[in-house]
Amino acid sequence: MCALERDSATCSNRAPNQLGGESAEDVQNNSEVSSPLADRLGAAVLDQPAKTRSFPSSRPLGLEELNVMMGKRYVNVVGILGDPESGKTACLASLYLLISHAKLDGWSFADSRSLAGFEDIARGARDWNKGRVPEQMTMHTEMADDRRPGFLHLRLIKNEDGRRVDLALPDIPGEWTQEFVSAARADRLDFLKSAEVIWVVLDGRSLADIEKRNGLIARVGQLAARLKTMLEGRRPRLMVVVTHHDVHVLDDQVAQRLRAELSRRDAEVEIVGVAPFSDKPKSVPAGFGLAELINLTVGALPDRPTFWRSTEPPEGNRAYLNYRRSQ
Ligand SMILES: Nc1nc2c(ncn2[C@@H]2O[C@H](COP(=O)(O)OP(=O)(O)OP(=O)(O)O)[C@@H](O)[C@H]2O)c(=O)[nH]1
Ligand SMILES: [Mg+2]
Repeated sequence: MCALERDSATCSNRAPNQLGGESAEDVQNNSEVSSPLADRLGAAVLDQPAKTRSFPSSRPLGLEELNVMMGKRYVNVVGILGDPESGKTACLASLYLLISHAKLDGWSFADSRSLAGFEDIARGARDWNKGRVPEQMTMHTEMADDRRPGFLHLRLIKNEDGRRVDLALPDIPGEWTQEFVSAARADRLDFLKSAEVIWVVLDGRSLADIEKRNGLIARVGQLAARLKTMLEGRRPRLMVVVTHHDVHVLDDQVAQRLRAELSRRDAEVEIVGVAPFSDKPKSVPAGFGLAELINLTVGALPDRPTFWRSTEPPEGNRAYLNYRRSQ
């Protein structure tokens, strides 16, 4: 029946669903039938709504997401390099566990856009907290995309002055550092150009080992040279993060040699001993040195090139005010 009192066969609003009593199954089996309804059989009942993002993902941020965030607020991008197994992921997992338990000296947690990413890397250590000591606290880092880094985000509040700091911390595999040093593969490390500080994570056990020490120091020197080339002559600001402080305290002489090698390459250097996890928790607590690492990372003066230099307007050149005055 037509509400507009027209002949129901010619009504323009009539739904084309009269298929002469055929059941939906008949229609599906009959390939000859091609009515609008048959075309839609088995298709979604409702159209997909226009793209709406219900919850932002809390996985590591991609470069695009990081860029968007950097457009809104000041983000301190940290570069994190180091051989496989040197302790890069362990530093991030431990940092997250400390801050989420309010145990990062001088700092409080404000927010993170990548909680799931942090949870993923801290899971091993959480199992350990339940009483089982795993062989490894963190797993070897593998990237879903071997060409682009993913960043973990932390917003911290400095207790002293209430200052908020946004950190973008990439968790990348050690192979990326190895290929950068050995083959100058730099494309996927391009983000280092926006990094204020670069952590160079070294395994404290290798530095303590006479046979491995020389080779490692020489490669750190090569890494600094590659970074200087990449930064087009700008001095890289390196924070040498020496892990496994729980089993080997960095020897002063070795620290001097590292400093000498890096100064020779024209890099600015700070050296921090850390123990993200500890085999000797009574003498060196897990998380040792990380608060200092954050203080040094954040406290450092920005050394990025100024893209928009401020220029003072010349005297008498205040066009807008002059215009108003002349009205
Ligand atoms: N006891 C102790 N264990 C540590 C320390 N630092 C790292 N580890 C352990 O060393 C192993 C390797 O550390 P990772 O952080 O996974 O190494 P990575 O640099 O991320 O390695 P890739 O992802 O392979 O590049 C993990 O089992 C860590 O728990 C430390 O200071 N003390
Ligand atoms: Mg890792």
